[in-house]
Amino acid sequence: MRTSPPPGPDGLIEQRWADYSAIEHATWRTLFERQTRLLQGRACDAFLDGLARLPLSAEHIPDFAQLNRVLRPRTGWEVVAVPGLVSDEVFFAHLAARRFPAGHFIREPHQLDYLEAPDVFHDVFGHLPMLMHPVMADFIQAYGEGGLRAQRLGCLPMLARVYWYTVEFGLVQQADGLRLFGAGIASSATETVYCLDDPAPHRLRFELPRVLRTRYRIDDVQAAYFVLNDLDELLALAHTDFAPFYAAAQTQPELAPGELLPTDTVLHRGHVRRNALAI
Ligand code: HBI
Ligand code: FE
Repeated sequence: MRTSPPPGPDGLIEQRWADYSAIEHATWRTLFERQTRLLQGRACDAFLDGLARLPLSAEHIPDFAQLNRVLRPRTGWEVVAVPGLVSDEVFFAHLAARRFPAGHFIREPHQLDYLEAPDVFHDVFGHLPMLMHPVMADFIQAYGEGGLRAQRLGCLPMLARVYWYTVEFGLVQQADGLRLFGAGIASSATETVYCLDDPAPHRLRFELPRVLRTRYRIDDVQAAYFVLNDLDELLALAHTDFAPFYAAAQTQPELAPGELLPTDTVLHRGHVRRNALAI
């Protein structure tokens, strides 16, 4: 992994684009070529449109300064470099100010599909295309503001589920079929195919009270995906006061990742995978 001077109190460092090695750029190329191919017909139109407009190519890891010349005038967002995970407080403060913290390092060639901390491919290729969309731009800012509030209410784990099942692993119904928009999916070859094509996971209509109670897996593909009717549902969520929803959810039991409820709108009923039985 790259070494860099310690971050300041805002958690930020310089990207130091000139320091990336040929091997690191080659890792980007492998991931970029694989994902741009897989996302055709699988990512939603907004994702593909954002991807096409950003100065991203297979040639090299992108320079954040160049990305910001396109991103900033479009939605008011900018991408800033961090060494890895930052504290919740720091993360939310940046999002509330329309700054997206992106890992500046890239995964090692032997861990192309799974990594513990978000790297530049997940953060830039996965997240920035949707941050070119005005609705996602407002939603993630609202998440940053809501995160600071949820912390005070002791409800952060519930709010984090909304982010997880939308921004990271969300699906959306498009006129021509089900599509993905979540960054966690869009940056993973396995999950790009799995979330839409595999019969194992449930695909359920997104409902806020339900999602607030649903735990998630951080070390495997998801047992259930939640589907928005359209991206404008995120706009409504950005303007929703979550406090009464937190209060209601706290009176009900949490749900295991693959659990189904009689009240769910089931678009596809999955089945429990054998190797997931122990969870
Ligand atoms: N830091 N760099 C980075 N990226 C994240 O996605 C991130 C983080 N810190 C905290 C965090 N996510 C989550 O715990 C919150 O969304 C709840
Ligand atoms: Fe992410």
